Amino acid sequence: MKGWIGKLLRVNLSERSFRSEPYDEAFAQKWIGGRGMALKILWDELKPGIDPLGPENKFIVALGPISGVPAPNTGKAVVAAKSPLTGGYGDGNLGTRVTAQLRKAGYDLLVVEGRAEAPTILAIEDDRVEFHPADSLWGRGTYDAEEALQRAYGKSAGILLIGQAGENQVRYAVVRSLQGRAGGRPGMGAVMGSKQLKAIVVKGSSEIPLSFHEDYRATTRADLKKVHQLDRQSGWSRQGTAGVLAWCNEVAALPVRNFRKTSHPDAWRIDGERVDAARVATYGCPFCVFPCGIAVHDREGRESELDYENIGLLGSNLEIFELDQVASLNYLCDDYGLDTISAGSVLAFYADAIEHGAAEGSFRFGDAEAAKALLGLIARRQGVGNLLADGVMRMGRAFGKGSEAYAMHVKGLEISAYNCKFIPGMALAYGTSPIGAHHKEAWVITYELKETPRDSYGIEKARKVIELQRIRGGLFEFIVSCRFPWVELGWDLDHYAGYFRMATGLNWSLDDLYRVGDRIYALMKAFWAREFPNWSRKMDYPPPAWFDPTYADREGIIAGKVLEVEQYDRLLSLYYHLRGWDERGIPTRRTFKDLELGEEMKALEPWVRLE
Ligand code: PTT
Ligand code: SF4
Repeated sequence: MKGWIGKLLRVNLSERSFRSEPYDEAFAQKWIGGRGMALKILWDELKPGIDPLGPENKFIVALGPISGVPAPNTGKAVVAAKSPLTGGYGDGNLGTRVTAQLRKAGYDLLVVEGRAEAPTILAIEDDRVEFHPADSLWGRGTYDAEEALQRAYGKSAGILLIGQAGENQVRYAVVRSLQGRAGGRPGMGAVMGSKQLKAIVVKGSSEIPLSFHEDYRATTRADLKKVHQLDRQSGWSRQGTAGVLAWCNEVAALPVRNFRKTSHPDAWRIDGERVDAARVATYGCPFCVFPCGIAVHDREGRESELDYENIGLLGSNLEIFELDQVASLNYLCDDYGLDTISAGSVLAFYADAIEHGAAEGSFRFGDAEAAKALLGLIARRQGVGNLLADGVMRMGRAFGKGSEAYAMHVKGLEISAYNCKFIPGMALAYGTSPIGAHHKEAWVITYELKETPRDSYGIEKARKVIELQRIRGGLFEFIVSCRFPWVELGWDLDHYAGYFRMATGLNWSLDDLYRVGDRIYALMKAFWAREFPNWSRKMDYPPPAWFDPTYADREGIIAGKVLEVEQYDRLLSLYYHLRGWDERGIPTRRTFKDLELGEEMKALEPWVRLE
């Protein structure tokens, strides 16, 4: 089997046991890697209805055929589990040395089961697995703890770890690596915490045991040079993801004041130009040819890596327009291991609920110092932080008084930094994202605003959402490689089909690969339907505030405009139809069969009536 090592490492923390398990070519070709393999394992092995924070949940690190081997930006890993935030399938994608080290150690995947009796470091070195006490690290932030781990295990070791937020099972705790990368928005860090797993350390000493086609190394080496030479002086390459902020402000898509507004006159103070000017260092993931992580100094003088999402949610959405204060909030999220998007949304929702009489407290928009203190309470689940640690969906239920309408989430996952109260296609992308509201699956907004009428709910928008989901949520998540060379530098997708062919020896086209993406999307939907037997299409709706004229902008280019509910519903039906899903948004029998998911369909039948 070329392209795959063909082995996964299964570790049980309760029993302190481990074993290497082979998997066959049929499994590899059907699910490819990353999200595909992780999903299939969770589908097969998790009993429906289990507590995501109980020992029955499994935490998976999954790699793909080209991850960890030299090719443009292949130092990424997927982390996956049943989500404690949404109750559905959850995953994320982060840059880490674990990718190459795990493959050098001889595995494509790591599956962690059970729950350790005491805080633990899982140390993997080639075929050795050890369980080391983590008492001295428990309670420490990710910067400090990762430094200590590097001292103990060496600079080249691959490390995934959690901060206090993961330890205390904050439902939107992330996994961290390389002191700058973060992944697993739907609470993958909380799943590690629930297992008392502070860190995973991986070291492999051999060459990655793969037999690639002879052209592979020559081609990828040449491509690494070519990508390096592409123009990176354009705004987005120079300013990192922060380059998009000024545009969002201009087109009325910025989250401001818990998404109540879509632009702000002070937004320029935290835009990409300002971030680039304040840059003190640039960081990136392993094998990256154009590192995008721009670090600036925060108010306390610490280095903090700023991306657009972090600035949008911790800055404009909280009406904080001092870049160094936004950087401080970002630093704290990174150190505690909180997802910046959810944390920013939680704080904004709290301020909004207080202002509208649904919650008690003194927190106000614009108060950076109070926001810093609240992040500490959330990470430790102290005082009001205990409720805030559960995310906006549960906060809305607790506050009541109509506040659920402006709790900004889809399926429980907080919305990232595109304010779509009048952007139907991007709202559909959030609604149908298979892990809850995440822009990573279909970033359709630039196409929509540049190439279509903003107020159209035409089929071309549903088509584009699916096209992008196939590439971003499909291809890049199962071959497991950073999508930025394609997104930011226009590195053609055919290159990836070529890498896949040379790595695996399978003569597949991009369309063949997209079909795998469709299969994964169908099974992710089945996962949700099995967990929520009363599943309804309303779960694929954005929050009520985006349909309610009382939440419309009062001024600016979209004054008075919001989404129209009947039109959105029609667009959703078009999307379902194109995907071969029924009117509830569940794949039909025919679709299951076409995608070779007959076995999975049978497993779903006792839970949900299928059409
Ligand atoms: C991702 C989400 C994003 S998406 C951002 S900024 W982005 C936020 N980053 C956070 C952070 O930082 N610290 C923190 N405590 N919380 C954070 N939450 C937010 O998490 C990231 C880059 C980025 S930066 C993006 S878009 C691309 N994402 C990719 C993806 O999803 N798949 C893929 N194949 N390639 C990608 N390349 C880009 O990677 P989640 P990273 Mg992240 C500090 O994981 O759960 O998907 O959430 O991994 O290595 O840091 O790189 O404007
Ligand atoms: Fe990591 Fe950014 Fe490089 Fe992608 S472009 S590999 S996210 S540093």
